[in-house]
Amino acid sequence: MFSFFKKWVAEIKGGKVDWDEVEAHLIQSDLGLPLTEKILGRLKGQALSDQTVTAAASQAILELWPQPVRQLTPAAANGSPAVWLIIGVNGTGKTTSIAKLANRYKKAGKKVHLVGADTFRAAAIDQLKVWADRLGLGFSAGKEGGDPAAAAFQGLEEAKRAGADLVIIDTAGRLHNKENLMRELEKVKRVIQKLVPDAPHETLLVLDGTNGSNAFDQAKQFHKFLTISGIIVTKLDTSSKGGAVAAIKAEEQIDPLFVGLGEGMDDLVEFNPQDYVGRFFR
Ligand SMILES: Nc1nc2c(ncn2[C@@H]2O[C@H](COP(=O)(O)OP(=O)(O)OP(=O)(O)O)[C@@H](O)[C@H]2O)c(=O)[nH]1
Ligand SMILES: [Mg+2]
Repeated sequence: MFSFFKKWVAEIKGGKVDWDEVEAHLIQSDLGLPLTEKILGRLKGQALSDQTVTAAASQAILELWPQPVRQLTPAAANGSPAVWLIIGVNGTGKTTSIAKLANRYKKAGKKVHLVGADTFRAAAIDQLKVWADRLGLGFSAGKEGGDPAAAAFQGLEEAKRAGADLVIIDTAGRLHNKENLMRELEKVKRVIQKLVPDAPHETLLVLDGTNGSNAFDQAKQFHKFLTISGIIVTKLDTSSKGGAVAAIKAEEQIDPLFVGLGEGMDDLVEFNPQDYVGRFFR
């Protein structure tokens, strides 16, 4: 494979760093201009050669995560289940990621209940139900065309009654620049707080790693309305570098928590900064 590193080395004359090439690579990895410039500014202040620039660039990105990323708590507290709200634009992998999370925490012995509040399409509710049945989970859902906030409320009520540890609420994909749809999510949040006042305990934004720098705009907009507590970045089993995640961390201080690496139930791993950064220079 014609890796970036080989190409980089090949284009460098006499051990000197080709800064245009470095910049182009960082931009193409979706790190965005502000973070790319910050990294370049830092690297240019060091005595680097073509031999050392990759390691220095990796280190600069890694330093966005001085601490290991936090672990989620999939467990009930004060007599109420943990409630996680899953949001994002259309087709990013929300429903699939919910199934993967449910699979993960069920294996850890938790009682997981899925709530379909994607009332926009009947097929969306069916898709979630298939996963719930396959994994043997509690399941509740609204009706097509119904109010997503009401669906979330009823689902959470049922989950509480069933003694769930963890309730994961699926929502319809929506464009981040549609204010009415953002307000709809705010309503879901308000309504579930009537049942569990400190819910949602996690508001997880699902980003498609192949969406490029648009993922950065998505994060900014969703965060403005809902205060995102973490990101799941999907489809990093593709050639995408998913650099938007680093840009989001740098500018919005939101951490990626999980990475989707395929369509199967076990294709979800905890975000690992070293692995993530390793992708940039493969
Ligand atoms: N390769 C790959 N495909 C994925 C991953 N996660 C999800 N997908 C696929 O992406 C497509 C969309 O996934 P969904 O989970 O339906 O996405 P969604 O965000 O719920 O979509 P809407 O509800 O329509 O907004 C499906 O074909 C999934 O199998 C991943 O990590 N890697
Ligand atoms: Mg879905």
